[in-house]
Amino acid sequence: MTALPIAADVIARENEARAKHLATDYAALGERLARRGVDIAAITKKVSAYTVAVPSWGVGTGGTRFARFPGKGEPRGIFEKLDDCGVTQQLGRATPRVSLHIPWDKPKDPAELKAKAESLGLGFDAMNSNTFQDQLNQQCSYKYGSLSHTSTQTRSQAVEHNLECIDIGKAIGSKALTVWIGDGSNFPGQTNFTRQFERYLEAMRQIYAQVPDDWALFIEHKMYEPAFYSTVIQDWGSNYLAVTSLGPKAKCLVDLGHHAPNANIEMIVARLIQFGRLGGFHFNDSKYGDDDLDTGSIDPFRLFLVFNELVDAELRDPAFHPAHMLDQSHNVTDPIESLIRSANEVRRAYAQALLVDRKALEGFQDANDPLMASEVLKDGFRIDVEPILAEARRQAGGAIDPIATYRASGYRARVAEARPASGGSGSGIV
Ligand code: LRH
Ligand code: MN
Ligand code: MN
Repeated sequence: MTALPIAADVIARENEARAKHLATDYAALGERLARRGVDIAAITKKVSAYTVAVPSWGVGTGGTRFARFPGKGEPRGIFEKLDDCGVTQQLGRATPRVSLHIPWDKPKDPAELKAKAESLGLGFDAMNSNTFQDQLNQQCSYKYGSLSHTSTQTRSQAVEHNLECIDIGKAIGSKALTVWIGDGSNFPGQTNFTRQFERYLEAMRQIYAQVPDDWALFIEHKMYEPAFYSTVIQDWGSNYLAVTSLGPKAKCLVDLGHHAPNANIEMIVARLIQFGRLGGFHFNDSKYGDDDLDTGSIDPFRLFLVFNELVDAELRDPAFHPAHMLDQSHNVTDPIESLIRSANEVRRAYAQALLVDRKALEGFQDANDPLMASEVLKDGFRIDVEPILAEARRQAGGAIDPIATYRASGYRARVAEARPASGGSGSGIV
Protein backbone atom coordinates (compact mmCIF):
# COMPACT_ATOMS: atom_id res chain seq x y z
CA MET A 1 0.00 0.00 0.00
CA THR A 2 1.50 3.31 -1.07
CA ALA A 3 1.43 6.15 1.44
CA LEU A 4 -1.29 8.74 0.84
CA PRO A 5 0.07 11.81 -0.95
CA ILE A 6 -0.35 14.30 1.92
CA ALA A 7 1.45 13.55 5.21
CA ALA A 8 -0.99 12.88 8.06
CA ASP A 9 0.83 15.25 10.40
CA VAL A 10 0.27 18.19 8.01
CA ILE A 11 -3.48 17.57 8.13
CA ALA A 12 -3.40 17.12 11.91
CA ARG A 13 -1.41 20.35 12.42
CA GLU A 14 -3.64 22.39 10.12
CA ASN A 15 -6.79 20.98 11.70
CA GLU A 16 -5.57 21.67 15.19
CA ALA A 17 -5.23 25.35 14.35
CA ARG A 18 -8.88 25.48 13.25
CA ALA A 19 -10.64 22.94 15.45
CA LYS A 20 -11.71 25.31 18.21
CA HIS A 21 -13.35 27.82 15.90
CA LEU A 22 -15.07 25.07 13.97
CA ALA A 23 -16.48 23.60 17.18
CA THR A 24 -17.89 27.01 18.13
CA ASP A 25 -19.40 27.65 14.70
CA TYR A 26 -20.81 24.13 14.47
CA ALA A 27 -22.43 24.43 17.90
CA ALA A 28 -23.94 27.82 17.01
CA LEU A 29 -25.38 26.49 13.76
CA GLY A 30 -26.59 23.38 15.58
CA GLU A 31 -28.49 25.55 18.01
CA ARG A 32 -30.02 27.60 15.22
CA LEU A 33 -31.13 24.48 13.35
CA ALA A 34 -32.46 22.87 16.52
CA ARG A 35 -34.86 25.82 16.89
CA ARG A 36 -36.34 24.70 13.55
CA GLY A 37 -36.47 21.10 14.67
CA VAL A 38 -33.48 20.04 12.57
CA ASP A 39 -30.77 17.78 13.98
CA ILE A 40 -27.41 19.03 12.72
CA ALA A 41 -25.76 15.64 13.28
CA ALA A 42 -28.26 13.98 10.95
CA ILE A 43 -27.58 16.58 8.24
CA THR A 44 -23.81 16.16 8.69
CA LYS A 45 -24.19 12.40 8.29
CA LYS A 46 -26.13 12.83 5.05
CA VAL A 47 -23.58 15.30 3.71
CA SER A 48 -20.72 12.92 4.60
CA ALA A 49 -22.33 10.13 2.65
CA TYR A 50 -22.79 12.39 -0.35
CA THR A 51 -19.93 12.07 -2.82
CA VAL A 52 -19.16 13.25 -6.32
CA ALA A 53 -16.81 11.70 -8.87
CA VAL A 54 -13.94 13.66 -10.41
CA PRO A 55 -13.01 13.51 -14.09
CA SER A 56 -9.49 12.26 -14.78
CA TRP A 57 -9.14 15.07 -17.32
CA GLY A 58 -9.92 17.65 -14.65
CA VAL A 59 -6.54 17.36 -12.93
CA GLY A 60 -4.64 18.71 -15.93
CA THR A 61 -4.84 22.37 -16.92
CA GLY A 62 -7.49 22.79 -19.57
CA GLY A 63 -7.36 25.09 -22.53
CA THR A 64 -9.40 26.76 -25.18
CA ARG A 65 -9.01 26.57 -28.93
CA PHE A 66 -6.76 29.61 -28.61
CA ALA A 67 -4.18 28.41 -26.13
CA ARG A 68 -3.35 26.28 -23.18
CA PHE A 69 -1.21 27.60 -20.37
CA PRO A 70 -0.04 24.57 -18.39
CA GLY A 71 0.57 24.78 -14.69
CA LYS A 72 3.50 23.38 -12.81
CA GLY A 73 3.72 19.67 -12.10
CA GLU A 74 0.96 18.57 -14.43
CA PRO A 75 0.23 14.83 -14.34
CA ARG A 76 1.81 13.03 -17.30
CA GLY A 77 -0.40 9.99 -17.39
CA ILE A 78 -3.22 8.22 -15.65
CA PHE A 79 -1.10 7.08 -12.70
CA GLU A 80 -0.09 10.64 -11.86
CA LYS A 81 -3.65 11.81 -12.47
CA LEU A 82 -4.76 9.31 -9.86
CA ASP A 83 -2.18 10.68 -7.42
CA ASP A 84 -3.71 14.14 -7.82
CA CYS A 85 -7.23 12.75 -7.43
CA GLY A 86 -5.93 11.05 -4.29
CA VAL A 87 -5.00 14.46 -2.87
CA THR A 88 -8.45 15.84 -3.64
CA GLN A 89 -10.05 12.92 -1.85
CA GLN A 90 -7.64 12.85 1.07
CA LEU A 91 -8.25 16.49 1.96
CA GLY A 92 -11.86 16.99 0.87
CA ARG A 93 -13.28 13.51 1.54
CA ALA A 94 -16.01 14.12 -1.01
CA THR A 95 -14.50 12.62 -4.18
CA PRO A 96 -13.73 8.91 -3.77
CA ARG A 97 -14.23 7.95 -7.42
CA VAL A 98 -12.54 8.88 -10.70
CA SER A 99 -14.14 8.85 -14.12
CA LEU A 100 -11.84 7.79 -16.97
CA HIS A 101 -11.82 8.95 -20.56
CA ILE A 102 -10.65 6.44 -23.15
CA PRO A 103 -8.26 6.51 -24.98
CA TRP A 104 -6.76 9.39 -22.95
CA ASP A 105 -6.49 7.12 -19.90
CA LYS A 106 -6.24 3.74 -21.62
CA PRO A 107 -4.34 1.48 -19.20
CA LYS A 108 -1.72 -1.03 -20.32
CA ASP A 109 -2.77 -3.23 -17.45
CA PRO A 110 -6.21 -2.54 -15.94
CA ALA A 111 -5.40 -4.66 -12.86
CA GLU A 112 -2.38 -2.47 -12.10
CA LEU A 113 -4.53 0.65 -12.49
CA LYS A 114 -7.16 -0.74 -10.16
CA ALA A 115 -4.53 -1.57 -7.54
CA LYS A 116 -3.06 1.92 -7.80
CA ALA A 117 -6.48 3.50 -7.30
CA GLU A 118 -7.23 1.27 -4.33
CA SER A 119 -3.94 2.20 -2.69
CA LEU A 120 -5.10 5.82 -2.80
CA GLY A 121 -8.55 5.03 -1.45
CA LEU A 122 -10.12 5.59 -4.86
CA GLY A 123 -12.52 3.67 -7.07
CA PHE A 124 -13.77 4.22 -10.61
CA ASP A 125 -16.92 5.92 -11.80
CA ALA A 126 -18.42 5.95 -15.31
CA MET A 127 -16.24 5.23 -18.35
CA ASN A 128 -16.30 7.92 -21.03
CA SER A 129 -15.81 7.06 -24.68
CA ASN A 130 -14.23 9.44 -27.13
CA THR A 131 -15.35 9.50 -30.73
CA PHE A 132 -15.10 13.27 -31.01
CA GLN A 133 -11.39 13.23 -31.86
CA ASP A 134 -9.24 11.24 -34.24
CA GLN A 135 -6.45 9.26 -32.64
CA LEU A 136 -3.09 8.48 -34.20
CA ASN A 137 -3.27 5.62 -36.73
CA GLN A 138 -7.05 5.50 -36.56
CA GLN A 139 -8.52 3.88 -39.64
CA CYS A 140 -11.64 6.00 -40.23
CA SER A 141 -11.87 9.69 -39.39
CA TYR A 142 -14.62 11.24 -37.25
CA LYS A 143 -14.47 14.51 -39.15
CA TYR A 144 -18.01 13.99 -40.43
CA GLY A 145 -19.35 12.11 -37.45
CA SER A 146 -18.91 8.90 -35.52
CA LEU A 147 -21.91 6.86 -34.31
CA SER A 148 -24.11 8.69 -36.83
CA HIS A 149 -21.61 8.76 -39.69
CA THR A 150 -22.85 7.97 -43.19
CA SER A 151 -20.28 5.18 -43.54
CA THR A 152 -20.98 1.80 -41.93
CA GLN A 153 -17.28 1.26 -41.41
CA THR A 154 -16.87 4.48 -39.41
CA ARG A 155 -19.93 3.71 -37.31
CA SER A 156 -18.61 0.22 -36.59
CA GLN A 157 -15.28 1.64 -35.51
CA ALA A 158 -17.09 3.99 -33.09
CA VAL A 159 -19.22 1.13 -31.75
CA GLU A 160 -16.11 -1.03 -31.25
CA HIS A 161 -14.44 1.78 -29.32
CA ASN A 162 -17.42 1.99 -26.95
CA LEU A 163 -17.33 -1.78 -26.46
CA GLU A 164 -13.64 -1.52 -25.58
CA CYS A 165 -14.54 1.12 -22.97
CA ILE A 166 -17.03 -1.32 -21.45
CA ASP A 167 -14.36 -4.05 -21.33
CA ILE A 168 -11.84 -1.78 -19.60
CA GLY A 169 -14.57 -0.61 -17.24
CA LYS A 170 -15.46 -4.18 -16.30
CA ALA A 171 -11.83 -4.87 -15.41
CA ILE A 172 -11.55 -1.86 -13.09
CA GLY A 173 -14.95 -2.04 -11.41
CA SER A 174 -16.83 0.69 -13.26
CA LYS A 175 -20.60 0.39 -13.54
CA ALA A 176 -21.50 2.83 -16.29
CA LEU A 177 -20.62 4.06 -19.76
CA THR A 178 -21.20 7.68 -20.70
CA VAL A 179 -21.55 8.45 -24.39
CA TRP A 180 -21.24 11.97 -25.63
CA ILE A 181 -20.75 12.55 -29.34
CA GLY A 182 -19.99 15.76 -31.18
CA ASP A 183 -21.76 14.55 -34.33
CA GLY A 184 -23.92 17.11 -36.08
CA SER A 185 -23.54 19.56 -38.91
CA ASN A 186 -22.30 23.05 -39.65
CA PHE A 187 -24.65 23.93 -42.51
CA PRO A 188 -28.37 23.64 -43.12
CA GLY A 189 -28.69 20.90 -45.71
CA GLN A 190 -25.40 19.24 -44.77
CA THR A 191 -27.19 16.29 -43.16
CA ASN A 192 -30.64 14.78 -43.08
CA PHE A 193 -31.75 15.13 -39.44
CA THR A 194 -33.91 12.02 -39.50
CA ARG A 195 -31.55 9.65 -41.27
CA GLN A 196 -28.64 10.83 -39.10
CA PHE A 197 -30.60 10.14 -35.90
CA GLU A 198 -31.66 6.74 -37.24
CA ARG A 199 -28.01 5.82 -37.87
CA TYR A 200 -27.10 6.99 -34.36
CA LEU A 201 -29.87 4.92 -32.77
CA GLU A 202 -28.88 1.85 -34.73
CA ALA A 203 -25.27 2.16 -33.55
CA MET A 204 -26.34 2.84 -29.97
CA ARG A 205 -28.50 -0.30 -30.03
CA GLN A 206 -25.36 -2.32 -30.75
CA ILE A 207 -23.61 -0.72 -27.77
CA TYR A 208 -26.65 -1.09 -25.52
CA ALA A 209 -26.77 -4.83 -26.27
CA GLN A 210 -23.30 -5.21 -24.73
CA VAL A 211 -23.92 -3.08 -21.62
CA PRO A 212 -23.87 -5.44 -18.62
CA ASP A 213 -27.17 -5.78 -16.77
CA ASP A 214 -25.84 -4.14 -13.62
CA TRP A 215 -24.48 -1.18 -15.59
CA ALA A 216 -26.08 2.05 -16.77
CA LEU A 217 -25.65 3.63 -20.18
CA PHE A 218 -25.63 7.40 -19.84
CA ILE A 219 -26.28 9.60 -22.84
CA GLU A 220 -25.08 13.17 -22.54
CA HIS A 221 -26.73 15.90 -24.56
CA LYS A 222 -25.09 19.15 -25.58
CA MET A 223 -26.61 22.00 -27.50
CA TYR A 224 -23.68 22.76 -29.81
CA GLU A 225 -19.93 22.49 -30.26
CA PRO A 226 -18.04 21.14 -32.09
CA ALA A 227 -20.96 21.14 -34.53
CA PHE A 228 -22.29 24.68 -34.82
CA TYR A 229 -25.53 24.32 -36.76
CA SER A 230 -27.06 21.09 -35.49
CA THR A 231 -26.05 18.38 -33.04
CA VAL A 232 -27.53 14.88 -33.04
CA ILE A 233 -28.24 14.75 -29.29
CA GLN A 234 -28.65 18.48 -28.80
CA ASP A 235 -31.04 18.61 -25.86
CA TRP A 236 -32.96 16.57 -23.32
CA GLY A 237 -35.75 15.96 -25.83
CA SER A 238 -33.54 14.05 -28.26
CA ASN A 239 -31.79 12.47 -25.29
CA TYR A 240 -35.09 11.26 -23.85
CA LEU A 241 -36.14 9.86 -27.23
CA ALA A 242 -32.84 8.02 -27.49
CA VAL A 243 -32.87 6.49 -24.00
CA THR A 244 -36.52 5.44 -24.18
CA SER A 245 -36.01 3.77 -27.53
CA LEU A 246 -32.94 1.92 -26.22
CA GLY A 247 -34.26 0.43 -22.98
CA PRO A 248 -34.20 0.66 -19.18
CA LYS A 249 -30.41 0.65 -18.74
CA ALA A 250 -30.20 3.89 -20.75
CA LYS A 251 -30.55 7.16 -18.86
CA CYS A 252 -30.06 10.85 -19.59
CA LEU A 253 -27.00 12.62 -18.26
CA VAL A 254 -27.33 16.33 -17.59
CA ASP A 255 -24.16 18.38 -17.96
CA LEU A 256 -25.05 21.79 -16.53
CA GLY A 257 -22.96 23.59 -19.16
CA HIS A 258 -24.67 21.98 -22.12
CA HIS A 259 -27.79 24.14 -22.25
CA ALA A 260 -28.72 27.55 -23.57
CA PRO A 261 -27.86 30.23 -20.98
CA ASN A 262 -31.45 30.80 -19.84
CA ALA A 263 -32.64 27.19 -19.93
CA ASN A 264 -34.52 26.09 -16.84
CA ILE A 265 -32.23 23.18 -16.01
CA GLU A 266 -33.87 22.37 -12.68
CA MET A 267 -37.14 21.84 -14.48
CA ILE A 268 -35.49 19.54 -17.02
CA VAL A 269 -34.13 17.62 -14.04
CA ALA A 270 -37.60 17.38 -12.50
CA ARG A 271 -39.12 16.09 -15.73
CA LEU A 272 -36.44 13.43 -16.20
CA ILE A 273 -36.85 12.29 -12.60
CA GLN A 274 -40.62 12.08 -12.94
CA PHE A 275 -40.28 9.76 -15.90
CA GLY A 276 -37.45 7.68 -14.43
CA ARG A 277 -34.78 8.72 -16.89
CA LEU A 278 -32.41 10.94 -14.97
CA GLY A 279 -29.11 9.08 -14.90
CA GLY A 280 -26.76 11.63 -13.51
CA PHE A 281 -24.90 14.90 -13.76
CA HIS A 282 -21.78 16.57 -14.95
CA PHE A 283 -21.46 19.56 -12.65
CA ASN A 284 -19.77 22.77 -13.71
CA ASP A 285 -20.79 26.38 -14.12
CA SER A 286 -21.09 28.69 -17.09
CA LYS A 287 -21.84 32.23 -18.09
CA TYR A 288 -22.13 32.07 -21.88
CA GLY A 289 -21.94 28.49 -23.16
CA ASP A 290 -20.09 25.32 -22.25
CA ASP A 291 -17.58 27.40 -20.31
CA ASP A 292 -16.73 24.56 -17.92
CA LEU A 293 -16.11 26.95 -15.06
CA ASP A 294 -15.85 25.77 -11.47
CA THR A 295 -19.11 24.40 -10.08
CA GLY A 296 -21.03 27.03 -8.12
CA SER A 297 -18.64 29.84 -9.09
CA ILE A 298 -21.12 31.80 -11.25
CA ASP A 299 -24.61 30.82 -10.23
CA PRO A 300 -24.73 28.92 -6.92
CA PHE A 301 -28.47 29.56 -6.69
CA ARG A 302 -29.10 27.53 -9.83
CA LEU A 303 -27.06 24.68 -8.40
CA PHE A 304 -29.18 24.90 -5.26
CA LEU A 305 -32.37 24.76 -7.35
CA VAL A 306 -31.12 21.60 -9.05
CA PHE A 307 -30.46 20.09 -5.62
CA ASN A 308 -33.85 21.20 -4.46
CA GLU A 309 -35.29 18.85 -7.10
CA LEU A 310 -32.89 16.06 -6.13
CA VAL A 311 -33.75 16.25 -2.44
CA ASP A 312 -37.44 16.38 -3.28
CA ALA A 313 -36.98 13.19 -5.34
CA GLU A 314 -34.86 11.52 -2.67
CA LEU A 315 -37.63 12.06 -0.12
CA ARG A 316 -40.21 10.56 -2.43
CA ASP A 317 -37.98 7.59 -3.29
CA PRO A 318 -35.01 6.77 -0.99
CA ALA A 319 -33.66 4.41 -3.68
CA PHE A 320 -33.16 7.35 -6.06
CA HIS A 321 -29.40 7.65 -6.61
CA PRO A 322 -28.32 9.46 -9.75
CA ALA A 323 -24.61 9.60 -10.62
CA HIS A 324 -22.75 12.78 -9.71
CA MET A 325 -19.60 13.92 -11.36
CA LEU A 326 -17.69 17.15 -11.84
CA ASP A 327 -16.86 17.97 -15.46
CA GLN A 328 -15.03 21.24 -15.72
CA SER A 329 -11.91 22.69 -17.23
CA HIS A 330 -9.38 24.55 -15.11
CA ASN A 331 -7.54 27.14 -17.15
CA VAL A 332 -6.22 29.56 -14.56
CA THR A 333 -6.30 27.71 -11.24
CA ASP A 334 -4.49 24.78 -9.71
CA PRO A 335 -6.87 21.96 -10.76
CA ILE A 336 -6.61 20.21 -7.39
CA GLU A 337 -7.83 23.35 -5.62
CA SER A 338 -10.67 23.82 -8.10
CA LEU A 339 -11.81 20.22 -7.73
CA ILE A 340 -11.76 20.37 -3.93
CA ARG A 341 -13.69 23.61 -3.94
CA SER A 342 -16.19 22.44 -6.53
CA ALA A 343 -16.98 19.19 -4.71
CA ASN A 344 -17.58 21.32 -1.64
CA GLU A 345 -19.98 23.51 -3.63
CA VAL A 346 -21.95 20.43 -4.66
CA ARG A 347 -22.18 19.37 -1.03
CA ARG A 348 -23.15 22.90 -0.01
CA ALA A 349 -26.07 22.92 -2.45
CA TYR A 350 -27.13 19.51 -1.14
CA ALA A 351 -26.98 20.62 2.51
CA GLN A 352 -28.91 23.82 1.77
CA ALA A 353 -31.57 21.85 -0.09
CA LEU A 354 -31.85 19.46 2.86
CA LEU A 355 -32.61 22.45 5.09
CA VAL A 356 -35.60 23.64 3.08
CA ASP A 357 -38.77 23.28 5.15
CA ARG A 358 -40.62 21.10 2.64
CA LYS A 359 -43.85 20.88 4.56
CA ALA A 360 -44.13 24.64 4.78
CA LEU A 361 -43.17 24.95 1.11
CA GLU A 362 -45.89 22.56 0.05
CA GLY A 363 -48.41 24.41 2.19
CA PHE A 364 -47.62 27.75 0.55
CA GLN A 365 -47.64 26.16 -2.90
CA ASP A 366 -51.08 24.67 -2.31
CA ALA A 367 -52.37 27.93 -0.84
CA ASN A 368 -51.13 29.85 -3.89
CA ASP A 369 -48.89 32.08 -1.81
CA PRO A 370 -45.99 32.68 -4.21
CA LEU A 371 -44.17 35.13 -1.98
CA MET A 372 -44.01 32.84 1.02
CA ALA A 373 -43.23 29.79 -1.11
CA SER A 374 -40.29 31.68 -2.57
CA GLU A 375 -39.23 32.84 0.93
CA VAL A 376 -39.28 29.32 2.34
CA LEU A 377 -37.21 28.01 -0.54
CA LYS A 378 -34.69 30.84 -0.33
CA ASP A 379 -34.40 30.39 3.39
CA GLY A 380 -32.55 27.11 2.79
CA PHE A 381 -30.20 28.83 0.36
CA ARG A 382 -29.40 31.64 2.79
CA ILE A 383 -28.12 29.40 5.57
CA ASP A 384 -24.33 29.30 5.81
CA VAL A 385 -23.72 25.55 6.02
CA GLU A 386 -19.93 25.73 5.89
CA PRO A 387 -19.56 24.45 9.50
CA ILE A 388 -21.47 21.30 8.45
CA LEU A 389 -19.22 20.80 5.42
CA ALA A 390 -16.05 21.35 7.45
CA GLU A 391 -17.21 19.08 10.24
CA ALA A 392 -18.06 16.33 7.72
CA ARG A 393 -14.50 16.55 6.40
CA ARG A 394 -12.98 16.58 9.86
CA GLN A 395 -14.96 13.56 11.01
CA ALA A 396 -13.89 11.64 7.89
CA GLY A 397 -10.20 12.37 8.47
CA GLY A 398 -9.94 15.19 5.93
CA ALA A 399 -8.97 18.82 6.33
CA ILE A 400 -11.12 21.46 7.99
CA ASP A 401 -9.76 23.94 5.46
CA PRO A 402 -8.65 21.72 2.57
CA ILE A 403 -7.24 24.43 0.33
CA ALA A 404 -5.12 26.03 3.04
CA THR A 405 -3.92 22.56 4.05
CA TYR A 406 -3.12 21.70 0.44
CA ARG A 407 -1.05 24.86 0.12
CA ALA A 408 0.70 24.18 3.41
CA SER A 409 1.57 20.64 2.27
CA GLY A 410 3.77 21.86 -0.60
CA TYR A 411 2.37 19.07 -2.83
CA ARG A 412 2.39 21.09 -6.03
CA ALA A 413 6.02 22.20 -5.64
CA ARG A 414 7.02 18.63 -4.86
CA VAL A 415 5.39 17.13 -7.95
CA ALA A 416 6.64 20.02 -10.09
CA GLU A 417 10.16 18.75 -9.45
CA ALA A 418 9.29 15.20 -10.40
CA ARG A 419 7.12 16.05 -13.41
CA PRO A 420 8.69 18.12 -16.19
CA ALA A 421 6.54 20.85 -17.78
CA SER A 422 4.16 19.76 -20.54
CA GLY A 423 3.52 21.56 -23.84
CA GLY A 424 1.80 24.92 -23.72
CA SER A 425 0.40 25.79 -27.11
CA GLY A 426 -2.54 24.40 -29.01
CA SER A 427 -5.97 23.65 -27.78
CA GLY A 428 -7.37 20.82 -25.79
CA ILE A 429 -9.34 19.97 -22.78
CA VAL A 430 -6.83 17.67 -21.17
C1 LRH B 1 -18.33 17.60 -23.75
C2 LRH B 1 -17.99 17.04 -22.40
C3 LRH B 1 -18.25 15.56 -22.32
C4 LRH B 1 -16.89 15.03 -22.60
C5 LRH B 1 -16.05 15.98 -21.77
C6 LRH B 1 -14.58 15.93 -21.99
O1 LRH B 1 -18.34 18.99 -23.76
O2 LRH B 1 -18.69 17.73 -21.41
O3 LRH B 1 -18.67 15.17 -21.04
O4 LRH B 1 -16.75 13.70 -22.33
O5 LRH B 1 -16.61 17.22 -22.16
MN1 MN C 1 -19.73 16.62 -19.72
MN1 MN D 1 -18.94 19.84 -21.84
